[in-house]
Amino acid sequence: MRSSRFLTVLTGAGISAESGVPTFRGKDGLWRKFNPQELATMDAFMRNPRLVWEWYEYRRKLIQDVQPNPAHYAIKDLEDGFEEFLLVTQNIDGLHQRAGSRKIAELHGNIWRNRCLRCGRISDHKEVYLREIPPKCACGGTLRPDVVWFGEALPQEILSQALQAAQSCNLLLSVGASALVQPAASLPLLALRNGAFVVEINPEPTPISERVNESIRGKAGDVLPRLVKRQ
Ligand code: BV8
Ligand code: ZN
Repeated sequence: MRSSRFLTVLTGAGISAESGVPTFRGKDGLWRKFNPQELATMDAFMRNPRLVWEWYEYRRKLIQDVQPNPAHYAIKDLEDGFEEFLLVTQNIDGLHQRAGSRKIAELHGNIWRNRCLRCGRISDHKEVYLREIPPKCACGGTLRPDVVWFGEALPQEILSQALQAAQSCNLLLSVGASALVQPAASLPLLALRNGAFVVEINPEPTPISERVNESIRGKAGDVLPRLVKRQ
């Protein structure tokens, strides 16, 4: 940490677990009640927009009542400690922004934004009152959550920003990511190939645990604040 010029941090659902946001694969995870692989897709939305919208409304209600946890704040504290820094998150909950992170690339969009299927206009969730589901845009088009669904390409400029950061950083921390969802899961391996020192923080082993330089078996909320203090 002390000798690195360029730090990249990759986060997954695990960093929001201690805030009370269910992860995808955890025991109380979203996968238990629904199958996100079925719901977080365009054809689920075309087939049953009401069900998909109700799922996102359910998740928004969960998320709006929780707070960022010490792990989110620790990452915000790291942001100004390096010449170059980028936070790449797979999460759509907006908790990093609420903790004050600014240099952030949201690979999978943000649950607090909507996008019009017809005119592409982006609107803030607060602007939309769900008097009807699915909600309509001023142009009459149907609104969808502005998130990346399975089978959809990630926003090009954000993905290249993340790839660039993985290829140029000296140190990459992968925190609370199951390393199963592509292309996010390839970023730590890309950093390894570029000669970066890669550290994983996760209470469970993942498919990359054997390949990274250090795999710390611990909770993000415990480990990150201690790392920052010793930095
Ligand atoms: C694409 C937004 C191509 C929506 C999300 C085989 C078959 C079918 C598809 C594929 C396949 N192989 C690859 C694919 C593609 C697919 C994919 O990777 N599927 C996987 C499941 C196999 N990927 C895609 O479809 C991507 N797009 O490939 O497009 C393309 C290219 C060009 C043109 C057209 C198309 C899009 C993927 C994005 C999907 N959207 N989210 C929404 O949220 O509703 S993904 C969603 O799941 C999350 O964003 C997140 O990324 C992912 C969940 O993963 P994690 O974040 O890691 O969370 P998880 O619960 O899994 O794990 C939590 C971890 O935290 C665990 O390891 C746990 O141990 C740990 N943890 C728990 N507590 C703590 C903790 N860690 C630290 N501290 C704690 N306290
Ligand atoms: Zn519109």
